[in-house]
Amino acid sequence: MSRWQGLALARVVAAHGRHAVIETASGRRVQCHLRGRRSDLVVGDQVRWQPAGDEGVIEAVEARRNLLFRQDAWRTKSFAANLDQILMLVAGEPVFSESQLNRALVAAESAGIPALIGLNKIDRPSAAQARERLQPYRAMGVQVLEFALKAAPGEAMSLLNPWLQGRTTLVLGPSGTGKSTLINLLVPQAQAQVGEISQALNSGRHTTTSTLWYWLDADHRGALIDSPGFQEFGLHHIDASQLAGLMPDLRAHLGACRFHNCLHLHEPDCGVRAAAERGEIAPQRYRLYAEILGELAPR
Ligand SMILES: Nc1nc2c(ncn2[C@@H]2O[C@H](COP(=O)(O)OP(=O)(O)O)[C@@H](O)[C@H]2O)c(=O)[nH]1
Ligand SMILES: [Mg+2]
Ligand SMILES: [Zn+2]
Repeated sequence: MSRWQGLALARVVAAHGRHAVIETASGRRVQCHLRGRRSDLVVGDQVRWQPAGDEGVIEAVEARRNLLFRQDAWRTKSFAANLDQILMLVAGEPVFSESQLNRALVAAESAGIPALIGLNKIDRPSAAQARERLQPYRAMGVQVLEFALKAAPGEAMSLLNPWLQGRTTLVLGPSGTGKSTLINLLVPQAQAQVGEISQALNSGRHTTTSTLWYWLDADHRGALIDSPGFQEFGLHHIDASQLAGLMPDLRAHLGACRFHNCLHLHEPDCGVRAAAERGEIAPQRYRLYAEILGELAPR
């Protein structure tokens, strides 16, 4: 048992470098800094803390149930911890990057976090093409929910609520897709919740660029975590030999390769390539696989 077990537990609801806003068991929000040199706090973390003047000091971070992060050649960027699921929000406009969508799904799969896709703006004609691009994802078993947050908010809410209530959901997606619209629709007093955080951070500046925690209901059972958009989504933490196993449509054919360490690129008698040639794996899905594999250093 660690020496901090006697301290109160709290949840990180915003994190900015070595500063964080925590929410105590009684619902109070307190600005804290981290003891020591570490700076790896993320929203969703459970921490042990103690008061220090008006503020608090975080002494220890509890073990995480899971952590979603991306990693490029040089650095790791964490999104959030202790999640029940990820909602990838996309739309027909702006046109979403299938590469980014796939990377987020692979990272979620690797972290053991279930992922849903939300297709927003189905009131727009551009939704038809987006729906078609999502077909391989439906076929491989990903839940795709379709709605129009702005054009048909009532229907969107009744579709989304059963998936979101009672769970902690990280919302990801390119900017312009409707993340803010989603938060404002589903979160009571969203602006007030942001206000409390920026007050605790002593600045409104950080709240627009930070990942933030929102309660979905007065009982504090469900929560949404809003995360700023991202440009790059590196997967350097994934071993090349594991990648196909993290893409369900490729994984379905893994037993059929001649070599047990097949990377499904140029090897003879590759079951994955054969499936792609038969059309059982969509051509763009195989291309996304090869694209990521090309970035992963051989080990
Ligand atoms: N046509 C249409 N536009 C929407 C819908 N939902 C959101 N938008 C618009 O899309 C734009 C971007 O939305 P926003 O929530 O700011 O996206 P964010 O950048 O992901 O936070 C705004 O102009 C919204 O009004 C929808 O259901 N249909
Ligand atoms: Mg926004
Ligand atoms: Zn193979």
